[in-house]
Amino acid sequence: MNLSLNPSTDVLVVIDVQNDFCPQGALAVADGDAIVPIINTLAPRFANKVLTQDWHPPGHRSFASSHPGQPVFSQVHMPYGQQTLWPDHCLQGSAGAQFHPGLRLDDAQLVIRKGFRPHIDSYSAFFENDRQTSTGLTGYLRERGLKRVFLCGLATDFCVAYSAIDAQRQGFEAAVLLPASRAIDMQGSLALALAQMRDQGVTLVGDLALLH
Ligand code: VGL
Ligand code: ZN
Repeated sequence: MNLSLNPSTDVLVVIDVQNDFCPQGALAVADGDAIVPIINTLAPRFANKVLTQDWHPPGHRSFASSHPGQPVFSQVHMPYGQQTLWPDHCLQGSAGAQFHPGLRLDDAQLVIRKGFRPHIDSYSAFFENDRQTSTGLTGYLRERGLKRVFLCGLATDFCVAYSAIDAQRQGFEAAVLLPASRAIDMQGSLALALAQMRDQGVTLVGDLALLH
């Protein structure tokens, strides 16, 4: 991908930079808050900005607490496929679900909330984990004439990767800004996600100075 920015057709999509994914949070990503100043520096270069917010009801099926006897981070079979069981996190309206207070993105135009259906998890900003239930983001981006999606946030190997792969599948050009993202990285999940993104044609940007 040519990395010269086009303000009219590029959009920055900031994934799940919420307190629960930052140190001290319920599902803390190592160094998760380190991306906040990086995103704040990056954001003014984009005219179009969208945020996502993981937004679960109590008792969500992706929570280990909803599966008695199943440990946190184990896998279960759900009607739509394998599901990792997480600690309770990003409860609707909770402090943990709020965006990191240092994030300077008041000018973002859209917040997509995801994971609000009790029986299905949603990593991607575009589709829930059944790969069919839409969040509406494709329609929004198309109607606004946005063509290239630059993604960053938490976590690189789950919500950022799923979103980037779906963006590419939906006909957008997707690039992941790695220095502005951090991974959970359990059992090789980061290496796998990077390989899958490459296979799907996602551009992996390792140096933000390449954007101009
Ligand atoms: C995420 C696990 C569960 C993420 C959200 O934002 O990557 N991961 N819910
Ligand atoms: Zn979640």
